[in-house]
Amino acid sequence: MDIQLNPNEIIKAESNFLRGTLKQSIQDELTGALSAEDAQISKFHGFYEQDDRDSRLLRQSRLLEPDFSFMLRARLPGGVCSARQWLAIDSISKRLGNGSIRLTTRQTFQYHGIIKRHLKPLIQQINQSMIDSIGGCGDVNRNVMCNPNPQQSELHAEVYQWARRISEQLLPQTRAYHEIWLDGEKLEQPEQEELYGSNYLPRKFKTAVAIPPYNDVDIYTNDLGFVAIAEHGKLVGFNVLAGGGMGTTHGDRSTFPRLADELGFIAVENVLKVAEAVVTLQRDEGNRVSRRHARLKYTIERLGAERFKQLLEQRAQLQFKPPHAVTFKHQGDRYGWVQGSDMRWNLTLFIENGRIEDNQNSTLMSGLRAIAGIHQGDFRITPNQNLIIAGIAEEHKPAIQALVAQFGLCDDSISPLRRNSLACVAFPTCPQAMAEAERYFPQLLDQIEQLLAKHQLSQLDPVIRMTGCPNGCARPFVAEIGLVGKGPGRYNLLLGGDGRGQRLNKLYRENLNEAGILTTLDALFTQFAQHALPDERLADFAIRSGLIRAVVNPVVDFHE
Ligand code: SRM
Ligand code: SF4
Repeated sequence: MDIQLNPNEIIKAESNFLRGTLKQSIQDELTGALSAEDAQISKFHGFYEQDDRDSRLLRQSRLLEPDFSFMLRARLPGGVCSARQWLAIDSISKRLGNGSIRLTTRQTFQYHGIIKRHLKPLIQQINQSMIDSIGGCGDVNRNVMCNPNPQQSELHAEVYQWARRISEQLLPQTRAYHEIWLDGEKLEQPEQEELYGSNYLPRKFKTAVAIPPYNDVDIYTNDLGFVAIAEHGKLVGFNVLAGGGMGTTHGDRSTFPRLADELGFIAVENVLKVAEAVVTLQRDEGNRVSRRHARLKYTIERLGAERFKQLLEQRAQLQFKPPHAVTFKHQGDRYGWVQGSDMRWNLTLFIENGRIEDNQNSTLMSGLRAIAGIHQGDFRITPNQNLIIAGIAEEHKPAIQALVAQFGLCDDSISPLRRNSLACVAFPTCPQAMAEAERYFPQLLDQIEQLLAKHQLSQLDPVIRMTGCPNGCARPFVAEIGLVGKGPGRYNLLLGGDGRGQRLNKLYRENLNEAGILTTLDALFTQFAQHALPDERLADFAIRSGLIRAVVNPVVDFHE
């Protein structure tokens, strides 16, 4: 039987190790866009072609080309950057982006609205600050997440170094990025990609490192996860997880979110070997025909977790030990000041949906710039799109605190609900958005807060997440309440996550408009207020009282 490879496979194979015709596409002044092939290859360099969806129809009716611009996503393992780097990130956004910085759900930042001729100077300038965008997107390993844990400073430092090493180890080897953007020398000999090969992976690949009891990285939603195991504060090894992922397609029962399987425990020194073995196994076994079924989660479902583990052990030439018992407490961030084991202070700031900009209501961007101007520690982006000003010496705390107050960066009145909320970007930049998310969620939360107050439940803090489509960029399928865009102003409402990221949720009501969402939640809160057990979480209550069934095996349970 003649099996047709996905067209993306041909584009990758013929790209001469990710060069394509990007150089020519960038110089073409007749259009704000890239050639169709280069628009695929550009992702491996960290940027996406987009157009302003707000003006799309109007421009079409006037026979104008769409308003093209680019989104660039940096590679920032563990979300850590220095204050100096923050100043550069800020300044570049104003000069070469749209003036805002977007913190992402994978602990890095994005620039939106970059016009074509600004791409090269922008990439050069972030690289001058020792930040790159290689593998920010594309069919390779993406930004490696790491729990930003400000309390256990020494353990964090050690685990964070592993996150960095994994990120480096899984970088593509091609010199294309340096050649095209940094004017690096052209290689004479043909190139090799020992890890990825010339077709790279069948699909994107995501890795995270968690430090229990915090599951802010949502470790079970990653293709590959390492759970740090510490004894007496010292790292002894990792539990290895594989096969998590969120992306689904409405109405397609062959797609589903999945939590990663626990494969076993490995000693610290085996981390890179195992990471490479998982990547190459997925390279060789992953589906290169249907991109919809090409993530590692489908490879594992096809092979079976036990067989996958055996193949992995053969490839890595080791045997997994039984996993250590771990307990995760929560997926969210812990706000405010905490002192680390190194006696330095850390301040976690709530950044609504990760959007950093100055506007008529906020001087957030200026405030962070002022802090970066005097701060001697680092900045840590959290997997919940928030920001930690980390490593503040006791004597510098008052000055930072004064700036926080001056720019109004810490608002104690923010509700527990909102503090546990996440929304993806969606309109106007995301080409996949079916409904609003970041621009709409804050107003919807205002109304949900009023409902909670009506039921005297203002202290309730369910993990609540909204996305503009079922791709799942804000990890809505592990939320206690998930709202997933179905069409303009319409959302599916899902219930059932456990607040710790260890249980998937499931469709409760379909295709709701705002009134429908509020009526549904009102009824749920009424029941919860009357019948919940002390300290019971909202979704646990929904399952116990039979409102929704828990998802055990997503292949059969998720769509039922
Ligand atoms: Fe995502 C595609 C934004 C985290 C699953 N994601 C996109 C694109 C690039 C749209 C596109 O295909 O052109 C979005 C760009 C919007 C814009 O205008 O900026 C986009 N994803 C984001 C970010 C910025 C959301 C945010 O609000 O923070 C996150 C950037 C993370 C990063 O720094 O690397 C982001 N995306 C995620 C996550 C969460 C995670 O990784 O922890 C997921 C679910 C986990 C997973 O991968 O399974 C996620 N994004 C997707 C998918 C579905 C993949 C799938 O397996 O089906 C797509 C679509 C695709 O790949 O075809 C997608
Ligand atoms: Fe775009 Fe969908 Fe991701 Fe939201 S979830 S950013 S709408 S791809």
